[in-house]
Formats: sequence, C-alpha cells, structure tokens
Amino acid sequence: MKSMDKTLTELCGNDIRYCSYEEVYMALLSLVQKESEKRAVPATGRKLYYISAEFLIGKLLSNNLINLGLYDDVKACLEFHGKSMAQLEETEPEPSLGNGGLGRLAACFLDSIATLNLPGDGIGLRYHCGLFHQNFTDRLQDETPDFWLGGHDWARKTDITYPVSLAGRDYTARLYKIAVTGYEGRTNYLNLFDLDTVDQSIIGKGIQFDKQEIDKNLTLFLYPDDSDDDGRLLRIYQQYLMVSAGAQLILDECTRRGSDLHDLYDYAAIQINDTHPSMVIPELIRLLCEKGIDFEEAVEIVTRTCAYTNHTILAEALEKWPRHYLDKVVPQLTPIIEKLDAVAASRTNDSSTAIIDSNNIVHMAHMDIHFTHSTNGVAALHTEILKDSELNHFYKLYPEKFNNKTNGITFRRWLLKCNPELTQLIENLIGTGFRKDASQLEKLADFTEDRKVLKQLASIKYDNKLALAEWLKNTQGIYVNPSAMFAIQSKRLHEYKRQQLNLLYLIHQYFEIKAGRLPQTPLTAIFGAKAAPAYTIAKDIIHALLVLSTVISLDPEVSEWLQIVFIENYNVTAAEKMIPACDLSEQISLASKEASGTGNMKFMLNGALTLGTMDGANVEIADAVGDDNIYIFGQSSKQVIHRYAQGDYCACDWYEGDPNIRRAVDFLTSEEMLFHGSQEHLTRLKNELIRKDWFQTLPDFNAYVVRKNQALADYAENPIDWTRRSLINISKAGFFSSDRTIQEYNRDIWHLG
Ligand code: 26Q
Repeated sequence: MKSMDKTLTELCGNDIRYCSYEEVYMALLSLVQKESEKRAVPATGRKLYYISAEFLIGKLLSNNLINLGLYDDVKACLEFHGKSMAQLEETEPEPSLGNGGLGRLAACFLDSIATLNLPGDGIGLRYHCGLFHQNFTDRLQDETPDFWLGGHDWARKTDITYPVSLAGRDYTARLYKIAVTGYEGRTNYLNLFDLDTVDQSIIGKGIQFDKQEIDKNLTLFLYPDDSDDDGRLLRIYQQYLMVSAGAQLILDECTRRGSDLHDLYDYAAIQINDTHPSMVIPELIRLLCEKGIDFEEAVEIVTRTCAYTNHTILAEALEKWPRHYLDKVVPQLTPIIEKLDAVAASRTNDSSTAIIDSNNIVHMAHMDIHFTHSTNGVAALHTEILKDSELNHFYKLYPEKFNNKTNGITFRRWLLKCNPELTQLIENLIGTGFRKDASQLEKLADFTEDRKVLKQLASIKYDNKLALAEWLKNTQGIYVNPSAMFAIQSKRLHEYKRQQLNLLYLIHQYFEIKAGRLPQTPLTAIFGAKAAPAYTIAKDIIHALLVLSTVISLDPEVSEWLQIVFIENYNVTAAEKMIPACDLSEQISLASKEASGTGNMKFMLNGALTLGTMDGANVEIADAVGDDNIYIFGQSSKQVIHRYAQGDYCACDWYEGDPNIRRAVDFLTSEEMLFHGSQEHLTRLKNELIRKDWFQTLPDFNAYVVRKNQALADYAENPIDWTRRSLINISKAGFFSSDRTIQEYNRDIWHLG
C-alpha cells in the first residue's frame, strides 16, 4: 500500500486527497497502461486475429486493475485518502462499441485469451458514438449519440496507417490500440481502425446524419440505420474499412515475423465473428495475389487461415448483399467473389450453396463456409440445428468443417468484478483456485446442506438487491422493494427473445391481482433492452411495457404486488449492477431461435435460478443443474421447427380459443393503457400478436404462467431451499467459463503458439 501511495501521488502530482476523481482516474489510466505494456510480449508461432464488428468491452479501469493484481492496493490507498472506488468508476465513460451478445462474447474471449497466455488480438472499428444512447420520452424509445470518446478513453492513437479504397476513392485508415490485460496473464491488443476525417459535427437531430459523406460519417455509429440504400451501402463501407485495414495489419505483422505469406497459416489464425467481417476472405486473396501468389494458392492459404463462427439461424440476420452494392463500394472484390463462386460451383451442383445466387444476391455466410476450414455454432443445440436444417446442404458437403463451441463468459468481470461479496464467500469456502480453473466451483456442492453458508449466500443476494435499489433510485429515480422477487430479462429487444411473452404474463397477473387472487410474493419485473432504431414492433413492445408500468404503479391495489422497471440505456455497466441482484433469470426465447445466450450464464453464476425454454445454452444449463434446479417450460425446438414446416400456425386460434390470452392481448388497447399510451403503437402490437405472432408467443403462454407462478411460490414458501438451489447453480457454472471455450477453440481450430 505504501509504495502504491507513493506511485499514485507522483502520478497525480499532488496529495491524492486534494485531487479530483478525474485526476485520479487519469493517473490510474497511465499506471495501468505502463503496467500492461510490461506484459505485452511478442507473439511466437501462430497468433490469433479475432475480427468483429462489435467489442462490447465495458468499463476497463477496475477490470484491468483486477487482472494486473493492483485492485486491492489501489482501493485501500484511495479509501485511505477518503476516495471511493465506486465513485471513481463513475468517471469512466463506457466504451460503446457493441450491441449485444456477439460483441460481449468477443470481449469475454479477449480476456480469456490473454489470461491463458495465448497470443491473440482483436480487430474492429473505433466508432465515435458507438451504439446510440437510449432515452425514454413519453414512454417511447428515442436515440441520441453516445459521445464516449472524451479524451480519457483507453484507445492509444498510433502512427500506423493503411490505404483503403472505397468506391474507387482512396482513404487512410488509422490504427488505435487498446491494451487487453489477462488475469495474471499476458497483454494483447484490441486494434481499432478509424479515419482522421470523421466529423461528429455532422450529426443532426437525434442520430441522423448525411449518409453520403463517407469521409465524415464512416465510423460515427455502430449499425447505422439500414432501412434505405444509403444506410445499407454505409454498412458495406464500414465492413470493408475494417477488413481491408485488418488484413493489411495481419500481413504486415506476419511478414515482419518471418512469414513469406505462402506459410501465412503458420503465423496467423483468423476468426470471423459472424458475417460482418466476411469480406476479409476475398480481401486477403486480393492482397496475396497482388504480392505475386497465384489465385488457387491464395484461396488455399486463406481457407487454411480463416475460420467462421455462426451466431444465428434467423434468416434475416444472415447477411446477403445485392451484387450491385458490392460493385459500387468494393469493385476490387467482386471479380474475386465471382471466381470464388465458380470454385464453389465446381464442387457441387447444389445451387442452394451458391455464393452469388440467380438473383445476383451475394450470400456472405456461404462464402465463409466454402472458404474457411471451420464453421462453428455457439451452443450444442444451435450447432445441431445448423447441421440438421439451416446449413444441412453445407454439412453434407463439408461434414469435417462443422463443430460446436458452446459460449462462455469471463468470471473476472462477471463474478470477481461485479460481485465481490459472493467472490469472498466462495473463496472462504473453496479457496481461490476457481479464478483460473472454473471447474473448481463444483467444490461448492459440499455446502448445499450447510445452513450457515446458505444464510450467508441469502444475505449477499439481499445486499446486492439493496445496492441495485439504491442505484435505481439515484440514477433513474425509481424506488423498488428489495423484498420482492427480482425477475430480470435483459438482452437486445427482439421478437424471438419474446419480451412480449413476459408482457402478457404481467398483464395476466394484473388481472389476477385485481380479482383478489394474490401471488405468494411481490414481484419486481426488471427489463433492460435497446431496440434497433428502425425495428418498429420492438419499439412498440418497449412502449407497452412502459405504459403498463405506469398503469400498475398508479393502482395501489396492484402495485403492492407487482412492479415493472424498465432500465433506460441498458449497457455493460447496468448489467454489472443487475445481474448480482437477480433471483429469477428470464431466458424465454422461442426454442430453436436463441443461438446460445450468454446472459443466462452470467445470472446462473451469480446465483439466479433460470426460467427458460429449451433453447440455446439453456439446454446445457438444464443438463448441468438438473430439473429440480431450473424452471423449464414451452415447446421444444423440434415442435417449433415442425410447426414452421407445417406452416399452419394461426395465432388467432389461440387468441380466440383461450379467454386468458384474449383478456391479456385485448388489454393492450384498453382504456387504462390508452390513457397513458399511444393508440398507434399499442394497436399495432396487438394486431401483430393476433394476426402474426411469428415467434409463437401464444402457444407458450399458459406453460409460462404456470412455471413462473411455481417459481414465485417456491421462492415464497421455502427461501432456504431456494438458496440451496441457487448454490447448486453457482457450483455448476464452471463449464460456462470462457476460459473453457477458448481452450476448445485453441485445441480444435487455432492451435496457437
Ligand atoms: C445483420 C444484418 C443487418 C444489420 C444488422 C445485422 C446484425 C447485427 C448484429 C445481425 C446480428 C447481430 C448480433 C447478433 C448477436 O448478438 N447474436 C448473439 O450472439 C451471442 C454470442 O454468440 C449468442 O449468445 C446469442 O444467442 C446471439 O443472439
């Protein structure tokens, strides 16, 4: 502590007591940067490049201090001088470089790669405003820019630049680097590209800007609105900037390390995170050919170097571009894509695997599967569905390429950092070995009958609920009852994730309570979700939940038993407060649609019980904890796939045939709701549910009500047993460490070092 005091005082240039939080933060930033550089050893052997449009890294200061082993010292030192770590954290803006699970997964992977001492960097874009900031105005989402780059971010500007040609014009991509510290491990880097000419002042109302001024707008936002041609073209511009600069960086580094490029795969493994970076394949081929390698060999080199991860079976999320878009933005790539299409066609006469289809649409995922050596899904069920149905034609062609890598999360952020009290309890019981070997959490099974331990665990959960309540009061002016059961659904807003099913349950409960059928315990339903700006129905669902929240809060008969909290601008920082405070984790997607989910793992690790469908990684969670320790409901993925194949689902039959469903759906446009809400939004949502309900909310409604009420009853009737089952969940969470996932990627795909 003494030497830390001296170091920090020197860095601050003043007595810490008299420094502002901002000054202390800047001092720590430079301390961390110095310390992390010491651990940045050069790569030997094969190095990984993880290319991704998103890296949802969250705030970095505390995480880096933990990973560098400095956290306790710094905290003690600050407290000695009357400063709090929590307040210091407020100073740091959250980097807004991602949207949801795919981006957070990339961040967890970088942490695990560095922790396992593997050489591996990220490659992405330095978005000036990242994803938008979500605000609720008149109970509707609106969007404003999130200016997270304020001079004290972690990205270091370098003098490394690469030329990139977009629509025939030359641009210069500049590299920025963020150090990625491993837990007691090495330092790797997140490489982010940007243009010097990007100009935030062109942002007009909300998040609008001139989509044609490429030099000024290129890296302003993640996922700019793509509801028009200019927006879609902009996405291609962004993607090509990322992959072209990224490919040049990779070739540069490998050449400097001794590669003659014919042996690129001995120096580099490239993981393509979903289809957003898929153009790296033709771009690498183009660059290799430019350096004198012939086309066939370049194709072979790139196939051996690259691997592809699929994160979805939703057809609309598998990127396809009209060929003329690519002709316009990347004319240097289309001849190559055409040749790749011809190679693919020479391998099969199954036209469903074509890269360029008969309508001149380019299928990015098809290019990935043909021209990488590995295609993986992100949970066991998801991979099986890819092999059996969605990508079955490819699986028949290349069975050896398909493999599963069930997702994971880093325990450093999602336990050590966000739940220090639980971490301490675990360490008192089983020591610190689980920090690097998560399977050791199994040892907690010895304590499931120990009443003293269970009481401690219950009191930690309660304290975390108090802390969330305090945070909600201070940041959003919302008061919650910490004795209520906290059921949390936080994730991107999407119909397949079925926040609307939760909504219908809450309306149902409203009626039950009004009829005097009281639940066994009060329930606080907490939501966190952003809707894509052009996704109308998703925004309608947010509106309905916010309106219902008001209706309930103004009705004293109901509000004693039921509360809805929709957290504004859900992000990693909010997740770190919500997850440790959760009793019931809502994972209620339509079976077969959620590739994996990773929030489910975070909640489980923090002692929540899951209420979920047999979807994504829920299936593996259910396997691990056993039926008694999870609440499963709803149709199976087989039933769902069958129903889609039959094509005979009619929501109106369920609406008309079930009075409870009808009552809940009709309430959307009731007087009570319309008093606070908008006719347009609520009517559209109601019609959608009755006429379409593409994600089959209504057939799962009754099973959901029954299971959720069962969970409420169990929670109320036998709290000790609830806590026992919570401990079982924690003890089985080890498998879901991203360290395990990364070891599997390395063993089967990357072979690093
Ligand atoms: C595609 C085309 C046009 C515009 C946008 C997109 C687009 C953007 C983002 C498509 C998908 C995404 C993000 C997907 C995502 O976050 N997927 C999640 O990945 C997690 C990590 O594997 C899984 O756990 C989740 O199940 C999956 O939904």
